[in-house]
Amino acid sequence: MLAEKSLEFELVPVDLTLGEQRKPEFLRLNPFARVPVLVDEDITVYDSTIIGEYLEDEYPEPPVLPAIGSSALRARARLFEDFADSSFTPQVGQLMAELYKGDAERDAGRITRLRQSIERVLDYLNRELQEQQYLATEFSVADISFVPRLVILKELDLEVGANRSHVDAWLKRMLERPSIQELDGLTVEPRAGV
Ligand SMILES: N[C@@H](CCC(=O)N[C@@H](CS)C(=O)NCC(=O)O)C(=O)O
Repeated sequence: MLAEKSLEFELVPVDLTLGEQRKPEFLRLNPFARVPVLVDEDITVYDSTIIGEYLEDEYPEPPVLPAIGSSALRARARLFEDFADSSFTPQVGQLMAELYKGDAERDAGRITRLRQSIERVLDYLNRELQEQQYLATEFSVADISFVPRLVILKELDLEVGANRSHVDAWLKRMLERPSIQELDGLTVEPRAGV
């Protein structure tokens, strides 16, 4: 979202495996000990949804929500963003963490369940994208919220586009966006707890 709005930013990695999120200097930014946190001069905001809303309020151009007045579409974009937060992003993170473990510690049943859960979300997105190019008709926070985890699924042996032609076409459109190409430089190695 920062790149979409052409905002300059510095990425400060927080190593969750080392518990850096529980250090006093981090807890001063977010008392709930979670990433992401946005520091914008003297304003500190945490939680990806709230950060997104802050950015849209503070830097409205270009917008990442349908226009004011299109209440139903705005609600739809927000619903998808919330759905990604509850039913997609954590599951992909948990799968990464499980796969990172050594053979002896790995829980094969959990891996299967997480894969199935992710596949179900991808099938749902495919149905929703049948008649539109973007999840809330035009490009919005709905699409943005899925991309960071979607682009790493290949590394986890999950074929996003196989038998999902609408997701496949949508992902190709996403990957053409300069903002998403910039994510390449921000990719970190999958690790436990990330
Ligand atoms: N709803 C929050 C979830 C944030 C969250 O769960 N972050 C995880 C990493 S993806 C975290 O910081 N976990 C710290 C920990 O497990 O100690 C958001 O969207 O920002």
